[in-house]
Amino acid sequence: MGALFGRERREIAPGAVHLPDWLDPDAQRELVAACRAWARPPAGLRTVRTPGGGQMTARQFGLGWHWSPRGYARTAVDGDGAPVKPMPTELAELAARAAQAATGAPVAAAYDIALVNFYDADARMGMHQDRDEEADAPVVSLSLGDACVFRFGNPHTRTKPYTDVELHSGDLFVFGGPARLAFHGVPRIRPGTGPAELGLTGRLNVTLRVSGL
Ligand SMILES: O=C(O)CCC(=O)C(=O)O
Repeated sequence: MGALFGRERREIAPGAVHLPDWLDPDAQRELVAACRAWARPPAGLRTVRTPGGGQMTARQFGLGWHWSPRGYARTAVDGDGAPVKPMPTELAELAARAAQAATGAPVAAAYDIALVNFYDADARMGMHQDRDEEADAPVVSLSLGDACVFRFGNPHTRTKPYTDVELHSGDLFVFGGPARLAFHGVPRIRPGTGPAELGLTGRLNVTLRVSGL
């Protein structure tokens, strides 16, 4: 069903921009196929255990660097222990183009981290900051498959004020500058809303970052 109103580029907070439909259907298909290949072992998709003894509902893998609650590593320290797969050049270039499209300026450093999150219908992600990187380059986030509610807050508290944004397949969200350390999370997935031609049950999020490491 089409939307009543077109979805337009919107600044959600200073430094945080939502660009709907940034990836065309072919690019989405290619990225989903690539994610499927990267998600295979070694250092593939895993369930992340949290320090309190729980586990994240979104499953994850990394390229370039492996993220875990202990920080970044070059091996899947809380998975199978294998070396992380390299950051593909095309993905680093895509991240640079995305950041420039959102901010209007080139990012000096190279994007060297991709974290890929997979959400099934019941998965979500609590409010958190992305603060394990040592560089302040904007975070680039691409959505594929089912839509979700993405909650974008402020750098001071995981509670209000925040804005809920619907991210659809192909959408780009970039946050940098004064928004770089804003709390954000995914309270809800909208099951069954992804484009049928992607053949994806669930949602993939590819978040691209500069490590500064
Ligand atoms: O899935 C998303 O859109 C957000 C992912 C996220 O916040 C993260 O990986 O830190």
